[in-house]
Amino acid sequence: MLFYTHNPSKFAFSRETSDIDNIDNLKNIDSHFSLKSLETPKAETQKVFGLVGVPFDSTTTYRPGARFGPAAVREASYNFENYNLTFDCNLDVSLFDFGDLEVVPGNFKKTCHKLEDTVSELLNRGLTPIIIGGDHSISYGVLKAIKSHKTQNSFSDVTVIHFDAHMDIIDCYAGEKYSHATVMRRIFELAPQKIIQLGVRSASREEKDFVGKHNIKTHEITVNTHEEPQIEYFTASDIRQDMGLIENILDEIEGPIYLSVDIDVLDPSEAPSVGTPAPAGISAWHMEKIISILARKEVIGLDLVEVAADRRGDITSINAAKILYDFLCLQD
Ligand SMILES: [Mn+2]
Repeated sequence: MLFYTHNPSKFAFSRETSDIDNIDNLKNIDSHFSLKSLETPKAETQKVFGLVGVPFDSTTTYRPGARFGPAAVREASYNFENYNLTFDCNLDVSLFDFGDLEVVPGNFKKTCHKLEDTVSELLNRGLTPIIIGGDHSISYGVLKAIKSHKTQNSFSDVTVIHFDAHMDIIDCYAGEKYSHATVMRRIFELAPQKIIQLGVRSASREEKDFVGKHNIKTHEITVNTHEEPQIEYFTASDIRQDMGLIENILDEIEGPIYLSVDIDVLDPSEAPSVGTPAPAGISAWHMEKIISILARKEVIGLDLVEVAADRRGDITSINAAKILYDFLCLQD
């Protein structure tokens, strides 16, 4: 690239992908993986991130346009300084933006297979995946690849943190098993240790009952939690009323964490261009606080979905890009 130019088709802080074989960090991670397996503590190596966009929105149920999410978030990423004043740090992590997955519009299964292969390739190279959707259905493909990469036992240590206005945990939506409305049920079936839902404010009675049955802290629990994942949820109202409690709970999480961020977790005043807007959400300030805790933990992957922005300067894309920006700045 020439001096004084930038390439908005890549995330702002991406390195040239042709440099990927020339960085020491990646070699260190590779050797750690081969010598000590996945038990190597995170702190011993600095992570290297591989970013891929998934412009797929064929399971959207209300407002289409999440196929434009990867382009919109990348373009918005050029609004940020290399120095992050909020956290007093620079963004100097190794990030490689590989562009977009070649999706098959209208066909979730084919798209999901391609995504699994791509994420597996990132993982095999020692890269931590950052996937920009796309509608929320794609998160299943990312986690399926992560589960295949880890052994069954090590996947059962994973905590999935799910930011969303919606529970997305119904078994079938309009007869479909694979949808942005059922994605957490499919992820539940992959059997991570736990799913924590943050910012929810919309669910069917069936979804609420299902979640209640798997919540170890309620009296409704009826299942053997050693076999099925636990689920805990905090509404947007819970977060706004007692942020300190949420911070403590997140701070206590141990082991590997996967983050799935549906941007509609934010209030529609801060993220209007989403597939399924829901009033009375959390704010970018809450998100900033939460990310500052989670970014320093053992995050094994992240997806950011449901940005359906159709014009430049849309606040939804800027708030979405800020989540990635803050997260990456805090990887020191
Ligand atoms: Mn949602």
